[in-house]
Amino acid sequence: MTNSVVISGSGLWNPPHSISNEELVDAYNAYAQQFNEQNADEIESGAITAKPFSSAEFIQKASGIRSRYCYMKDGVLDINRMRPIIPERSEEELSDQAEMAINAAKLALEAANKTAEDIDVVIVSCAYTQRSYPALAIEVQGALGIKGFGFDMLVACSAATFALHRAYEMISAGTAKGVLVINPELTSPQVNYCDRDSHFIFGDVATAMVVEHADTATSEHVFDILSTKAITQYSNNIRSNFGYVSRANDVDPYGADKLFHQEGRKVFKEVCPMAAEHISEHLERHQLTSADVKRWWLHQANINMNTLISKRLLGREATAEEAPIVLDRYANTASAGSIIAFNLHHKDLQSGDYGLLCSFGAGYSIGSLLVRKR
Ligand code: CO8
Repeated sequence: MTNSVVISGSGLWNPPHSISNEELVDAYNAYAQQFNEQNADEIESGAITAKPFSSAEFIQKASGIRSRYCYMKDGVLDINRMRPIIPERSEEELSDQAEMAINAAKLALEAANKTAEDIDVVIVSCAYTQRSYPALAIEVQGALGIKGFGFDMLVACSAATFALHRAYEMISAGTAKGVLVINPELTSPQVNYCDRDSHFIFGDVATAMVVEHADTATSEHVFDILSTKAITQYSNNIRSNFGYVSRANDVDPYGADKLFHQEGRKVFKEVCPMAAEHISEHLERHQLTSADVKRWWLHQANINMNTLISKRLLGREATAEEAPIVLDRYANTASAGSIIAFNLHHKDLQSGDYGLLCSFGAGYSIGSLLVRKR
């Protein structure tokens, strides 16, 4: 047996609905106008601030996003609701996120030429899980008929890469034979669609990957994981205070601070240099430079962030082939972004080509994997 750990398949599941910038902005602006009319006196007296208007052109220029997938579109564009309608399911039914996870997992298993019998660990890793227990991973494991164990992991935007790191370690250590890493990113319930600065950022999606030993891999596109690297540094600049303690805090459990909020400019300024430095150090470990990397599957939060990071790494802008962007259609999908980029842009790589997967975001957290096509 060699000691090689590989990614042997990936899956990408798109929700059935999408919302364009224009649709989103029309709804937000109608909501803002109604809010300003209804609160005209308080706005006039300075007691509350008027809602500013949004613009589709700003969104595309500032973020690269044109549209986003949405698990449920109903409710998001209703100016008297401004959040999706997701009917509660009974405890006997599959939960929403488990269903999203299973859709992506089946595609990853098929791509990897695997069945449930080849897998003995399921990790569901994403920015939010819809409940604390039982773990979504165990629900997914049961539904797919997988023997072994499963657990959930939360690392915001780095949930997918950090879970792949754990999979790599388990296969290396011989404590697992096949690991399914799944990222059901159901972000829309946490988006504040009433906030002009963040209403456009996120989309829903599910991704999955199969990690196994090279000796058992039989699929067409197999990538050796050469190494992993992770770093975290505490920051309040991207935050959600939603949690089970709110009930005891006697505060509104759905207040604005309980939803996603950020200091976008600070994040931009602080995370870009951190990510570029992290990636350079990762490559140096292998005596490689950025010029040796054929494909960059970077985190997808903002096109200008990716441009800046690739400029720092390459000394020039990366081409769309070198560092594919999926933000235009998917928006920011929390941890799934770099996995979507991998899923859609890996089959053309040749044997021996290097690729780098990297996430960066809340925490702050940065996670990377250096891979080489077999
Ligand atoms: N329409 C029109 N104008 C706008 C809008 C809008 N929608 N939004 C802002 N403006 C205005 C601002 O008010 C500002 O006006 P002024 O100059 O008069 O003050 C002007 O446009 C410029 O505003 P910004 O400086 O904020 O604009 P930027 O060019 O910096 O772009 C971004 C804003 C897009 C938010 C940008 O700063 C950015 O992307 N930063 C990085 C953010 C990032 O990567 N965040 C990661 C978050 S994701 C993550 O970590 C995972 C969390 C877990 C998932 C959560 C799921 C819900």
